[in-house]
Amino acid sequence: MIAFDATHKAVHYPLDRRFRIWIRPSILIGAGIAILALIAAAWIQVGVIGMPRIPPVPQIYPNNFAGPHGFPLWVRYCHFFNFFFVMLLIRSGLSILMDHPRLYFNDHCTPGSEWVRFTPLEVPRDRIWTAKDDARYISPVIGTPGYRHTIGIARIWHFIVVHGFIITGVFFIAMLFATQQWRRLVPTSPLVLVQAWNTWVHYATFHMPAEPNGFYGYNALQQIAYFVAVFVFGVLAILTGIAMSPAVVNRFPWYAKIFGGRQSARSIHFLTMLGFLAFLVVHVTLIVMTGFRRNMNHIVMGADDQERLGMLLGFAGIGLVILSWIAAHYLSWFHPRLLQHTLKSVTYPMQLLTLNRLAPQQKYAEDEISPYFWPNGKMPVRDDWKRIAEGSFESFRLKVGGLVERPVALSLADLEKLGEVEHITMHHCIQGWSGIAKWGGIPMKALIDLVRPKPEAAAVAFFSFGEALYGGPYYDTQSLENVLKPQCLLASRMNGQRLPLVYGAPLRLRVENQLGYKMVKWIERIEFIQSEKLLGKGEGGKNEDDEYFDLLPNI
Ligand SMILES: Nc1nc2c(c(=O)[nH]1)N[C@H]1C(S)=C(S)[C@@H](COP(=O)(O)O)O[C@H]1N2
Ligand SMILES: [Mo]
Repeated sequence: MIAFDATHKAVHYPLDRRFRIWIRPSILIGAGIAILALIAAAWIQVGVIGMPRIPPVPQIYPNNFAGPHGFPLWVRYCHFFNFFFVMLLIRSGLSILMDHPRLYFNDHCTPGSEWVRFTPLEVPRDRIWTAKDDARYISPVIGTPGYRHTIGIARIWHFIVVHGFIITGVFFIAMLFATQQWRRLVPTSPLVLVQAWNTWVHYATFHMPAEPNGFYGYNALQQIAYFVAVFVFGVLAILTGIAMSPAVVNRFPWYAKIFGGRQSARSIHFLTMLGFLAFLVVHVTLIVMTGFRRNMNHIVMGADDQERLGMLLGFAGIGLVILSWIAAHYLSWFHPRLLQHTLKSVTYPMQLLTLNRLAPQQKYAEDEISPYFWPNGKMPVRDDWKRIAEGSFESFRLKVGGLVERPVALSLADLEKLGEVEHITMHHCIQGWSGIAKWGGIPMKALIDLVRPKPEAAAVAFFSFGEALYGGPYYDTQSLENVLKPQCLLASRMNGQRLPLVYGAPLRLRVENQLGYKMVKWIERIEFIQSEKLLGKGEGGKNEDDEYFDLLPNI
């Protein structure tokens, strides 16, 4: 259980809980004009040619609704579980978003280049402002788990629930095509566009068109809306989610580029969420307006009658979903470790088999280097670090020990002699931002060849001069396998210069198939150990111990 001590109170109940949405004016105006144009076109059409006629049985069903009827049990179950999972995905997604409350269409994430932000703050330029400083508060009524900087637990929910969402979705789509039900959802006639427009003209001018009985078939606009929700929003949400994975993007940089880059994928991920929400609002409104009781019997009972039971069970279902949010809240605060281990039991073995096998091989050009790079973490305050920093780290000795044949203490000059390499890569922070930089240093492999780990060494621990968010020295671990992967560097240079103090001088780790928090900055010493379980609370790092982050964040 999380103790609500003073440090946690400051993080969970910050004094500044202001919330403001700022949208780039050009985007706001553009979206406004597009919507107004559609509405205006409908009014003009009605004024000039009159209201289009809508046949009681849409012509998209050529044989008078001869197709599949009703809602079989599997449709009704999928409908409920999808609602259940999507709501938890949205709630946890909002908590994740608030940890870096800015969305961009460029991968550099320079403050001011966002198209929308959910914070009243402009990034101050006269002092260090870390990405963690920038995190915002979200009420636990809206987000799971809510509060401020609870991204570890929010991600656990997001990733546990996404399994349910994907299983439901794949099952639903497979069943659609295994039966004739797909005919209700998938537009097959170009007529659907004409009829959907005609239906829109009715709605937009505040007329209810003659509604077909949804038990037998949908109106054309409804068909398109359902099709888009399933096959566009659902599919895009999953594909753009994957495009945020460091392991995927660093192995296949083209994949993120399909969506316009990693940040654009993140923005699209957010927009699909807005799409789901907009769909939900319109869907529910029309269900209420077009014969609530009958509609509820359709989707809850699979019956086309006027009984009250469907409506009552429907309300009970909605109540259950809301209860699940309260249960999630309880689990988040009283059993976070259980949640962390639950997710890990599924994803850790799965990632070892899949994402973690991808060897990073990203290559960016010099002119793709980000002009701005968000800093993160607390600068060390230890006197010994300050002293060696004042002497340009000449007196610094990196101690490498533990389960090795040959423990060493190396100066930066000694390290350099092991053979420095450089690469330009994209950094992925768990909070959501990214940045491209050129990192120079020695491959971890060179160090490993030098110190020769003993056979029982399976993990490498990196200890920092700096403190972690909730106090105590920052550390993290890597499997021996992962530090031997290409592009894993002990970096002492950034963008062609000595590593600046804020970015981790004298040394920091670069491990490109994982998220930023695994890349310890201000490294003091390195130890080869049998297992990450031997350190701290045994979860693999300071963030894993205290904030329930994943041991292996390939995504
Ligand atoms: N010692 C230490 N290292 C750390 C952190 C920290 O808080 N302390 N934060 C991590 C996180 S969350 C990220 S995203 C990267 C940020 O690196 P940057 O400052 O170069 O952007 O450093 C990582 N290394
Ligand atoms: Mo991070």
